[in-house]
Amino acid sequence: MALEIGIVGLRGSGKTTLFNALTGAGVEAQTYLGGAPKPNVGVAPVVDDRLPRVASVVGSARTTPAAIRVVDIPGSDAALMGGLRQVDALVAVLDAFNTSSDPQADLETVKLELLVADRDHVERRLERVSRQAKSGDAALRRDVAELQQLLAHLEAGNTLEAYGESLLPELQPLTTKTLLPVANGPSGIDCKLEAELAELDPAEAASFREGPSALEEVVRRVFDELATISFFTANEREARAWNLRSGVTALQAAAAIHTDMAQGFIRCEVVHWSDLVESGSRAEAARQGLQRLEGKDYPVEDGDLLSIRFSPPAPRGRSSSS
Ligand SMILES: Nc1nc2c(ncn2[C@@H]2O[C@H](COP(=O)(O)OP(=O)(O)OP(=O)(O)O)[C@@H](O)[C@H]2O)c(=O)[nH]1
Ligand SMILES: [Mg+2]
Repeated sequence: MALEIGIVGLRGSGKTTLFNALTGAGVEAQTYLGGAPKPNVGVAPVVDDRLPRVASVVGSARTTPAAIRVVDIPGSDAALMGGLRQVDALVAVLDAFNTSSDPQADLETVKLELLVADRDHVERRLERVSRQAKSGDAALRRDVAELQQLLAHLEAGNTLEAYGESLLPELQPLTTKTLLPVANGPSGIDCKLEAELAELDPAEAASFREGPSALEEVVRRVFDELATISFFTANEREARAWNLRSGVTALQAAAAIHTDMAQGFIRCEVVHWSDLVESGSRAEAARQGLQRLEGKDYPVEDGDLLSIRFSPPAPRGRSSSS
């Protein structure tokens, strides 16, 4: 359910460096030279200034920011890009640090590689479904016809976006995903510097920067592109931010936290974070009529603090209690 981004780019453009900068994982940046390739998977926290302010009003002992899963694949071979089909958006890292670099031309190459990966994917799927369709299954035969038409469209040099008809959902194409270019270098985002700063304590890292972290900007752009909103939950133990696509209901928000919460959903109390901070406490916000009781269809807004009331599931014996 967490938002997920994939990093693409030409070999040596700085994908793993960006991955390290985003996740603080400290994976060795090493140009991929064949062998057994495996993706790096990590989690990038989403910095949100509102969270500590909510935590301080509620008196939460700690804060847990929302997180984005980040997948970094070595090189840019079509075969390896399959690991990116489930992500919500792609970030294209472009070399802007070498003197001979040409980020604009590289972006076109990356787009072409994504297109080739999608074409290969459709072709492989067509081969497989064609074999299965020999059994005479009507639905499979329809899929074969559809894939043949799609492959012809791609082989004519067209993009998937330009394909008028709806795509088989299981195709998970790469070229229809949001693609955010990041120029890696002093003129754009200096990923190498950011990766080094990611290993420092945040306050110390900030003293090396002029303004806000350029990486926070990348995460913010992903958020905006995907029309993502954040909501908060907070008690004495923890204040936490969560991210969701906008247009979700209170019930869907509950499901993002825990399935038990969605299954036993009764209602939720909602107060906007700014109303909470201005009134100084939940009780005062409630007294001023700023806290509302909402049902499961309530459309969650960016910055809402939700307290979800739910009936916990019946205990299923000792093993399920913790
Ligand atoms: N000077 C400079 N060097 C960088 C920068 N970003 C990456 N590098 C260097 O470029 C080399 C390749 O960086 P990686 O992050 O491993 O590139 P990659 O895209 O993951 O490479 P592959 O996984 O092989 O495709 C490393 O030696 C990095 O230190 C940068 O912003 N400035
Ligand atoms: Mg790499």
